[in-house]
Amino acid sequence: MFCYQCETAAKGIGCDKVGVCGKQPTTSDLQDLLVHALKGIGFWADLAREKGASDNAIDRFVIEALFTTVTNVDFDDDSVAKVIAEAVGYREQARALFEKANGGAYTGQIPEAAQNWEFPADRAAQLALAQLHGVKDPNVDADIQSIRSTILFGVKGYAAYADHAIILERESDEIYAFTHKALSKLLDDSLGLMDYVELALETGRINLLAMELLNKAHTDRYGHPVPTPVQLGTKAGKAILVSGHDLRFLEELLKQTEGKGINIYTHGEMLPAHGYPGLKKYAHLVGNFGGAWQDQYKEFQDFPGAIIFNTNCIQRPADNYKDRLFTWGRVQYPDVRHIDGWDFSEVIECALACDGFEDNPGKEILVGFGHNAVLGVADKVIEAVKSGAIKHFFLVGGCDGAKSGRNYYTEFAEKAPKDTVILTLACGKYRFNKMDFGDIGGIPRLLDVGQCNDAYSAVQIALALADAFDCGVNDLPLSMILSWYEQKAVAILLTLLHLGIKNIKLGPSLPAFITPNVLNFLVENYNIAPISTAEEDLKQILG
Ligand code: SF4
Ligand code: SF3
Repeated sequence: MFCYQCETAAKGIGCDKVGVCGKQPTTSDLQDLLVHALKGIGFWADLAREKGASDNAIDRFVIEALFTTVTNVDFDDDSVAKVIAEAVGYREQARALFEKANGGAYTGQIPEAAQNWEFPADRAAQLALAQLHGVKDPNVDADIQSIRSTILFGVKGYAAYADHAIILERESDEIYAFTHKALSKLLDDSLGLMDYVELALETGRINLLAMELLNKAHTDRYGHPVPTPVQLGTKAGKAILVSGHDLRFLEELLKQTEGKGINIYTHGEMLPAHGYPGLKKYAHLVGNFGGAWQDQYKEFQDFPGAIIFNTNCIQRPADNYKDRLFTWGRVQYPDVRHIDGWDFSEVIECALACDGFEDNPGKEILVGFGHNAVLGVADKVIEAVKSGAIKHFFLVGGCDGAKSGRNYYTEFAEKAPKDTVILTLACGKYRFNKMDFGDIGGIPRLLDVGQCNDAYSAVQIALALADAFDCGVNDLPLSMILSWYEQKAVAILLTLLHLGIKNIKLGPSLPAFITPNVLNFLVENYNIAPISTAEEDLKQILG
């Protein structure tokens, strides 16, 4: 195996024995083969589209399969192998689609990934084949490899958002078309570094589209988030804990558990769900449990009910909660029960058989500061900036993770002066979202914008402020302090670069897949800098 797609890549280089995330070498190799197969589909589907032909089943499959390979989604070899077998079928379907539209076979050079290779039935043969198609190709220049990886990881990241949107019955042909083109271009040895830089920025644009599509799907169905207090304590009754990003999943579970004496708790990236009118109306959506994803191993044992993941980030479960744990959607873990489809009876039965909680009210935190809520008080915010009551905005957000260096984000939020406002999003907020930051003239100093995909909302807020002050986003008193872990953060970073946003501080470490030359390009053109210490960075930003 060799995998370097996330922030915890071993030794800052890559995991080559077993994943720091727990991914086994066999799973990693099979995921590589899946990506190889997807590039093959991309090659044919892109050619077919050039001839005006497309196939929605192929489009959707590629998005779902890409999401399968995102960090902390699928740890199950059998599940990944099943997706590869399907991919080989879709590759032939895409080839046939092209040939029909073309009125004959392709006469150009067919890259290996798109050729007529079979997926063996035997696992040992599958793995032997997989090892031929690892992440690193010794024949490819290191910088090209680096930027190709950046694009691939960005595409994987937005595939997760596009998948949630599909589940909410929203699709975008532009996203599908780009995905095939991008996968196909990853096979094209005639392209140079600047071609790929352009493709990387385009990946950022497509991620913005995916986040917008998802935001629209969420707000059309559940309304715009409104500021909402969320209980961190517990309520007497049976309990189900929902982890992940999929709001439609939560809605269906809320419907199926209504009147059953079961309370639903959110975990991790599900926290912002409490702010949506269409979800908060369910009285049995009672609170938020635990910290960010990396704390699940020690926290889940204290949850006396069923626990279900609908997206990343799942970790190897401890034995003391494994029998209460379920997965859904693209998430799979060996020996953990998987729910296929929309019938949650098994999860409900499990919850009813568990002890449940006693009443133990706790602190409340506020969520629900999407762009609609923040821009609803835009006059107040603008006035506060003009009067000098608000001196600066920080967007402190992104993924959380287990590394000790992530204390930086806690310290940064704590040390940010009292006349500054902190916007936050994604699971990195758990570093500081239970602290009291107070308010500035009634505007809370900590504004939880939502999930990682709500980076869309943060962008809308930034653009509206720039508009109000008649300046560019880079001229606003706004700094972005980002933490990354998995590939959705890569997609979001590419979106910010696509929008021309400069001076981003990124941590806790820089991606292992970025070569010094690619890094230089980012520094020279976007002035991206690694985080240093909270004090130094605050001093440098605020002068
Ligand atoms: Fe290593 Fe991250 Fe890949 Fe897991 S996803 S194997 S931790 S680089
Ligand atoms: Fe977190 Fe996994 Fe990235 Fe949606 S849940 S941000 S790490």
